[in-house]
Amino acid sequence: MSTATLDLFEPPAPGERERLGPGAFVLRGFALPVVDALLPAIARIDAQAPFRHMATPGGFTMSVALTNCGTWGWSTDSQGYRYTRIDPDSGLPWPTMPEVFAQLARDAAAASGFNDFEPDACLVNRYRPGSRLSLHQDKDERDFSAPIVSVSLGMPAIFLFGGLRRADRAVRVPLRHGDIVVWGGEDRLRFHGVLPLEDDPHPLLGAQRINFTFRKAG
Ligand code: MD3
Ligand code: FE
Repeated sequence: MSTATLDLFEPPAPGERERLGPGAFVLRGFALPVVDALLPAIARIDAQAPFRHMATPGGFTMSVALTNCGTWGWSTDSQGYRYTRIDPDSGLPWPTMPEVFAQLARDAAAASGFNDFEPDACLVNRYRPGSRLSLHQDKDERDFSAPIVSVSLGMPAIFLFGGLRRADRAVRVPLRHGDIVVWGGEDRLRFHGVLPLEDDPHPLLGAQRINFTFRKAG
């Protein structure tokens, strides 16, 4: 029972901390105690800054829909990737970061050895069956010394954890409802992606996966 696929059928073991690299940790089920507070906060963000499918500079449209909260929000269009204080769709500031989000990010970072993490950006991704994220690095942030904290809700996904070069072999890590991953230090600039999602509806969220990533962008 050691392949990633079979792993998906095992229940999460809350409190368990898996090490993916020198600065990368999976905290299984770490978000479960606050899920009831996270879902209405996501609905509020979506009402103010709706999830949208953005265009990439390469001329594609992302299969993942995204929005942001916090001081800085990430977006892409035909011109490139950037962080801005203003939502380009509405001309208004991004929704503020709910306190329950910020506290969860700080707690998860501290549990992984990163103290005093103060995220100023939270990118919220919404996956449907078939949505995927191709291998990329997160390098649009100004400060790579801060970690990234990622929270997974809803349908499970297989995360690809690569190396510092695109061609490096990637490890497959199943991420399930409530899991948090923290990436910092020498793992911060690793290539990573998400395989196309299976249609495996979740009891609470239905046929979607929501992932939010907290960053220090500004
Ligand atoms: C590893 N999101 O939004 S989160 C992204 O599941 C992104 O939606 C994926 O990659 C998702 O940019 C993966 C986990 C993640 C985020 C940043 C990383 C993993 C990372 C930065 C370095 C290494
Ligand atoms: Fe990323």
